[in-house]
Amino acid sequence: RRDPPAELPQWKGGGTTHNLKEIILGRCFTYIRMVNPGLRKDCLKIWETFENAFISKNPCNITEQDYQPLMELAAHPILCNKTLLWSKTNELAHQYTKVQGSLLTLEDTLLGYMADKVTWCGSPSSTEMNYQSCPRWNECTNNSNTIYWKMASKIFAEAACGVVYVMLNGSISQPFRNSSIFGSVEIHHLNPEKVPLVKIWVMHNIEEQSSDSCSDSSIKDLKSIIEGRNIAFSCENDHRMLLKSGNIAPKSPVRKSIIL
Ligand code: C8R
Repeated sequence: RRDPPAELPQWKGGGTTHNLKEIILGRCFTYIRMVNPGLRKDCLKIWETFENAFISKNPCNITEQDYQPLMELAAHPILCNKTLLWSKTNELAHQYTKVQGSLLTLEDTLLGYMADKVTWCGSPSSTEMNYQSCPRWNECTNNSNTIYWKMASKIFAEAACGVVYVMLNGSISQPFRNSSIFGSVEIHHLNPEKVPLVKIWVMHNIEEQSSDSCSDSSIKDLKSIIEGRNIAFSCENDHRMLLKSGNIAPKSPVRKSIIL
């Protein structure tokens, strides 16, 4: 039986994505059967553990502990030299990995794949999910979604080995922000014993005239954070991708936004 919506707290953000359970289960099975076949995970258990992390809880009081069991169940190894991190370049970074075919973002791991573009939250007064509304990040910074992304990002960064690539947005005033998940979580969790070099790519909108964002003061801050952690740093403006042969076939057109 559903609790009447009026009893649920009214937050300013959109509510839980409808059919969340089916979406998460479907994505989990798609991931283990088709995206990364051979990865052995119990999707039903993963869903139950996911649900347990936030159901019947105030979405503004979710802690890392709540998600710990899920993170342990769903995390899996990734290959060296393939990690792509990004900040404020969500769409381009994912278009790039899709066409380039070798680098992986967090969305190419089970934790990122399951949660991409969905919203979820519970409420202390109900065992149902709140489909009406969920907190926006400015209502509480540690809501059920942001804690999830921060933890998944931390695990992804900790697991990285070899060269790590980072795609930043040179068309905004501060390409590097230490308040972003990249700047506050990932950069601090790369392991200098496994990661010798971080390669920054600062990308610009096509219609803009070219500019050197590598000399931007925020990128200099980033350089000193990385070098301070004993990891080598390099920076390139508008990295031109090398496409795997066969990827520019008539049936897979390169989207216009990634032809730079
Ligand atoms: N990462 C973080 N957030 C992610 C995400 C992801 O992979 N995938 C999605 N959809 N999101 P931003 P950032 C959502 O400000 O803060 C990892 C979350 O709702 O442009 O530096 C990834 O590995 C989240 O609040 O970038 C990447 O390297 C916003 O998008 C960084 O962290 C964050 O988008 C990106 O996080």
